[in-house]
Amino acid sequence: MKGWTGRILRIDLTTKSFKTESFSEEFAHTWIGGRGFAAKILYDELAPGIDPLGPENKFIVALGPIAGIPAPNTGKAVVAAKSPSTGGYGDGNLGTKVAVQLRKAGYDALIVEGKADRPTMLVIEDDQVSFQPADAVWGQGTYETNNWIYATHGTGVGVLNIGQGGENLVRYAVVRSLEGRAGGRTGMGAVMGSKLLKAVVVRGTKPIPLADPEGMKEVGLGDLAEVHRIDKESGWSIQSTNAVLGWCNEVAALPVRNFRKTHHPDAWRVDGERLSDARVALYGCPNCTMHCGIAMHDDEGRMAELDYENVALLGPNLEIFDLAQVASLNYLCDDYGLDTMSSGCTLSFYADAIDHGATSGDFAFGDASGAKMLLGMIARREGIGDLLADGALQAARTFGHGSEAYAMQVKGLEMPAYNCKFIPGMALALGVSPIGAHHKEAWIITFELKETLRDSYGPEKAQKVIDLQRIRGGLFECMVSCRFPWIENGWPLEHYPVYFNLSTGLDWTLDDFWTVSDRIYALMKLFWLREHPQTDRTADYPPAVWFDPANVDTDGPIAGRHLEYDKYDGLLQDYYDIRGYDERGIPTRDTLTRLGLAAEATAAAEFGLLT
Ligand code: PTT
Ligand code: SF4
Repeated sequence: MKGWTGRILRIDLTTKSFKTESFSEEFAHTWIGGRGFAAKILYDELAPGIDPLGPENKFIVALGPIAGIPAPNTGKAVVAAKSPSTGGYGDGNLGTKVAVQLRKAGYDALIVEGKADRPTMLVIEDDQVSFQPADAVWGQGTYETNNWIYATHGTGVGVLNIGQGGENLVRYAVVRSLEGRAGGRTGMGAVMGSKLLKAVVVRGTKPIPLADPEGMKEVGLGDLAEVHRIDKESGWSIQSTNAVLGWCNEVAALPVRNFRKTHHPDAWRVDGERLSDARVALYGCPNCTMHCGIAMHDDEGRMAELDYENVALLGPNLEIFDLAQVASLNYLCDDYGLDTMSSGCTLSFYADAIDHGATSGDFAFGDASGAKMLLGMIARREGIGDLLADGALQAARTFGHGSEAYAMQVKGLEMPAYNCKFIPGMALALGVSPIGAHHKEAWIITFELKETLRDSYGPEKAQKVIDLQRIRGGLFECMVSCRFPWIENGWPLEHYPVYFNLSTGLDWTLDDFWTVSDRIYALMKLFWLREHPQTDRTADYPPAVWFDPANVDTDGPIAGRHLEYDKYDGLLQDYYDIRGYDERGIPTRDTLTRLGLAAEATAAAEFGLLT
């Protein structure tokens, strides 16, 4: 088999043992890699109802047939497990040298099972695996841990590690890697922490098996140079993701004050231009020629890497408009290993709940030092931090008084920074995202606001959500590579089957990827349903506050407007109809059979999911 190493490394932390398993060509062609491999393995191997923070959960790092090879932006890895924040399938995608090193070590995926008896660092060097004590850095943040690993293993290794957030099982703890990246906002850091797995260190020295290494080198290196040229010409990396902040403010899509408002006159103070002016360094993932991680000094002189989601949710959403303070909150999230997005939404929910009398406390919007203190309390699970560590929905259930309506989350996962008070298609994209509220699946907002009528709930929006899910949540998450060359600099999608075919020797077209993508979405949905058998279509609804006439903007482009329940429900039905799901949002038996999931359909029927 070419393109895939054909090997998975399975680790048991309880017994400190490991084995290498091979997988078939059929498995590779059916699931491609990355999210496809992870979803299939977790669906098959996890018994329904297990505790995501118990030793039965499995932590997976999965790569794909173009991960790590010399082609545009292939230094990415998928981390996955049953999610502690949603209880469904969870994953994240992070830039890391592990993508390159694990493939060179001869593996397409790593499965970590069980639980260590003490803080452990897993070290993988080609065929050698060792379980090393990590007591020296247990209790330390991710920067110190990274540096300690560098000092002991050299700077060439790939590293995944967690901070205090993961150790203390914060349900939105992330996995961090060198180069300032973070991933797995569905709580993958907490899953590592629950296994006492402080870090994974990987070094590989073998060639990645490619069908046409010479062709790949020629095409891949040429395209890396071309992507670099296009990026320089477009200037996208100058402000990178934060370029979108000013636009979101303009079109009334910015989260301000726990999503209560959609724009703010001070938003310019934290926009892309200000970030670009403050820039002191630029971070990039491996194999990338359009580095987008803009780093600046925070108010204490520490270097923090900021992206749009981080800035919007830790800034305007908390009514903090001082970029150095926002950078500080971002730095703390990175060091504690907390997801910036869920942290921002959970803190804004807390301020809103106090504001509305649902609970008492001395935190308020605009209070940057209070936010810093609370992040530390969350990471250590101290005081109110213990409750906030379980996320906005859990906190709302505890506070009561109707506060669940303004806990900004879907399926338990907090929102990305798009205020969809009156953006029906993007609200649908977040509602039907299989891992909870995440923009990675279908970022329809620009299509919706630039190319269609904002008011429309027409089926073209449901179709566009599916088209984008196929590309973003399917193609890029399985291959595995960064989607930014395509989304930000217009790098044509047609390049990706070329890389895939040079890597594997196959002759696939984009249509082949759409089928695999639909299969994976159906499986992620089955995973969710198996864990939440009482679920109904309201699980695919965004927060109630977006439908609330009492919560409308009083000025700006969408003054007086809000989402409408019956129209949203119609759009949701269009989505189900196109996907071949029934009125409860369950893939029908015909759909599952068409996607090659007949066995899963039979099992789901036995489980009482299918009628
Ligand atoms: C992603 C989510 C995002 S999405 C951001 S900013 W973004 C936040 N970044 C965080 C951070 O930083 N520190 C921290 N402690 N928590 C953070 N949480 C948030 O995590 C990221 C880039 C970005 S920047 C995006 S959109 C794209 N995402 C991709 C994706 O999902 N798939 C893919 N094939 N390519 C992608 N390219 C882009 O990568 P999660 P990263 Mg992260 C500091 O993983 O869980 O999916 O959440 O991935 O390596 O950091 O790169 O405006
Ligand atoms: Fe990483 Fe940004 Fe490059 Fe994508 S564009 S690979 S996120 S540095």
